[in-house]
Amino acid sequence: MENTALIAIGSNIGNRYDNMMNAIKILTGTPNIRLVKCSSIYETDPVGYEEQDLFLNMVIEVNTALNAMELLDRCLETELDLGRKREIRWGPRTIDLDILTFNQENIETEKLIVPHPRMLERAFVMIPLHEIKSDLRISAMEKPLDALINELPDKEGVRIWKRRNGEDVFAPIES
Ligand code: A4P
Ligand code: MG
Repeated sequence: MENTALIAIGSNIGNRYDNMMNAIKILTGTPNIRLVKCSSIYETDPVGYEEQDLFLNMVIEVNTALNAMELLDRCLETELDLGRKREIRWGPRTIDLDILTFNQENIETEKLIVPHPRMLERAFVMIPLHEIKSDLRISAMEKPLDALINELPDKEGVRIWKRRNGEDVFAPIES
């Protein structure tokens, strides 16, 4: 289990919470992927294509013996298992699993780009990421995570929904 990956999870169709929990179960239910950490769950305003329902988003950390391409294949299989259909880019989805980072690797192939090219602009990724990896540095970052989050215009669209300790909240996060 020598590799460490951060994965962003999102859902805005059906039972969003069950979709996310099932995705984690399927993904980490095999011997070669181990769940290390989970962020709280946030309810977030849709970004990119706005005529769709609110999302739930979170970030997890896993250890894995798989390489990055194998992990991507496992993410895509998990999405299919949960009935994901690809229709509109940035549109509604039962489940979306994006690999944010894989060790310190920079990967750019047709199928996989790591670190995820849009992660730094998206409060729905950065806020849960900061919760579990506040000291993360990747080469594209000119400032620490908290400073980047402060500058994000859509951070008010990210509200805590279920805290990491399991407590339900349904109220805006404290700034
Ligand atoms: N791919 C390349 N790099 C990666 C990577 N690092 N991780 C390829 C995962 N996949 C990667 O993915 C299309 C292809 O990207 C995959 O087959 C893989 O080979 P997709 O999941 O079908 O595409 P997508 O998610 O619709 O597109 P994209 O561009 O990844 O969308 P984003 O940027 O993830 O945005 N608003 C809120 N509030 N919350 C959300 O979660 N999500 C999106 C999707 C838009 N708005 C949102 C949310
Ligand atoms: Mg995706």
